[in-house]
Amino acid sequence: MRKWMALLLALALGGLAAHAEADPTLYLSDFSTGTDGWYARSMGQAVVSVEDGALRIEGWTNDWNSPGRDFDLIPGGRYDFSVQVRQNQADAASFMVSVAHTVDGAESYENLAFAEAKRGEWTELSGTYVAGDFSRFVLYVETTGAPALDFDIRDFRLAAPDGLPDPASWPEPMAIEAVEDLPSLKALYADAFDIGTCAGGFMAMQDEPMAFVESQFNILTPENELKPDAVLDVGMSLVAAMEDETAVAVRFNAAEPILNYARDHGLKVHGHVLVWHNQTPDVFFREGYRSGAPLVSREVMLARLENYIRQIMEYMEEHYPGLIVSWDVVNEAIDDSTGELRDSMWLKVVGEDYLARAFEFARKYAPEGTLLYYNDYNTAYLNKQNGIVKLLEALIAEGNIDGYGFQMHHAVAQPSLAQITASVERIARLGLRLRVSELDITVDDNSEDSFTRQAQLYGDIMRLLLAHADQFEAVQFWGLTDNMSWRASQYPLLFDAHRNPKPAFWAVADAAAER
Ligand code: 9MR
Repeated sequence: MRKWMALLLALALGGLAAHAEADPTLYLSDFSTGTDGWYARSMGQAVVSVEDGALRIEGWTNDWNSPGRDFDLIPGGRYDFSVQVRQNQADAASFMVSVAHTVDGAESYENLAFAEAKRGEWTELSGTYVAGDFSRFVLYVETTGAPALDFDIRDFRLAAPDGLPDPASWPEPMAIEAVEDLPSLKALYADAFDIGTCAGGFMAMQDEPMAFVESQFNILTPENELKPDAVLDVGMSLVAAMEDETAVAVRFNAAEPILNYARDHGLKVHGHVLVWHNQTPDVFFREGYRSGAPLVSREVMLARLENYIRQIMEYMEEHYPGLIVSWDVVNEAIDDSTGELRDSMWLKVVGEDYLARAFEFARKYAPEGTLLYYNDYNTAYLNKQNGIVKLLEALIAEGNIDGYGFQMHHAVAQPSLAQITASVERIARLGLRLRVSELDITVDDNSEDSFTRQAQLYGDIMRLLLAHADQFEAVQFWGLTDNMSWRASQYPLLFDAHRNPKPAFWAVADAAAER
């Protein structure tokens, strides 16, 4: 955002900011007389109305036809929010609060808070959002993965407990120039390893960003579309379980646009992810796939796991033979602080060998040559690293794992290059294939100084990985442009919102070119 715009915004919100010192509440919804500025986003057939102090949405057909409201947020401001939701049409439904933000006409999204709402119960979702460098913010409440159901919201509260930043003190944003005939990272790294990004299904339906992706990268990871909450068809599984508790129904409609694009344009795909504690419907672990039902036995769960993995592999073999070169078989199983196995439904229902069994099933059904990975974050920190190494050694002894994926969601401030180097060298000594599955590096602002330090670290990391190129299969960034990142407010990627190359891009390109 340009400084003069920021100043205007600051003047407009000046009263609000001063007020924040006394009472941090900036906004509390009032549905006693009307919709209070809330509307159905891209509304389709959706209708909003108010009754008894709550806002109701009915008749929507897409998750995003959800109640939203524009808020004048100050980039860099830290906002706490909370809202209550209620639905009466399903035993339970998943809700989230998201933000749609816009810069120069380009809208992008972040999911900020999640909760399951049981039938008839007011359920609170709350979280914190640090506003990124955007000119428009819409906060909205949507369901996720649920059939269209009517729902109510009330008491939407927005607060700034720390006060709001003074835009006049912001560092000058760095001007990023558009460049024609950009060097191609995939060409520069062709002799070392595959180079890629993640991509969402929505992006894969648009030719323009995808043509740019293809010019730079040769491998894609679907960002959310092959996760269990996208693949497990809960409704059909519920029906199938009436006959056989071990039955599992799967669907691939979310992933198809990306898979089709990759197949038609000769890109490779890395599959993410078969087993995870997150983004996995709770009913996967319950009798009859019914919410609130008792947990299934270990035997039933192992049979469901095998059926799930088998059907994914069969579907891919039938529709996209050879496309998926590798899979994250299990993601993030180690607890950050203890280094032990994370407390999860998989651990609870199956027990400690759920990872070994997942790798066994993946090996049994994946086409020959598919590389099977364990994937995790914070590898550079010692407690976590010790746990990861212990786990990898056990999986290596079982004989079904091929590789380790370093996520590398880093910040410029930490971990240090020395910590990153030590972790790569230690894991490399285990002799596995390696990949960087989800690289991004956040900074505090978009000043020249921050972008220079970010570029330095990107360059250093790429030089480290190039030194181990014989073991690294791929390096993938977790997103294309800053505004599309899951950490959009912290400018973590190689390209700005207009797909112009940041200093980080040149550092990554130079690391390969200067060899
Ligand atoms: O980038 C993904 C974001 O769109 C999702 O909202 C989020 C939900 O869990 O998952 C993000 O991707 C995660 C990845 O699957 C696993 N490692 C951490 C990534 C960032 O949270």
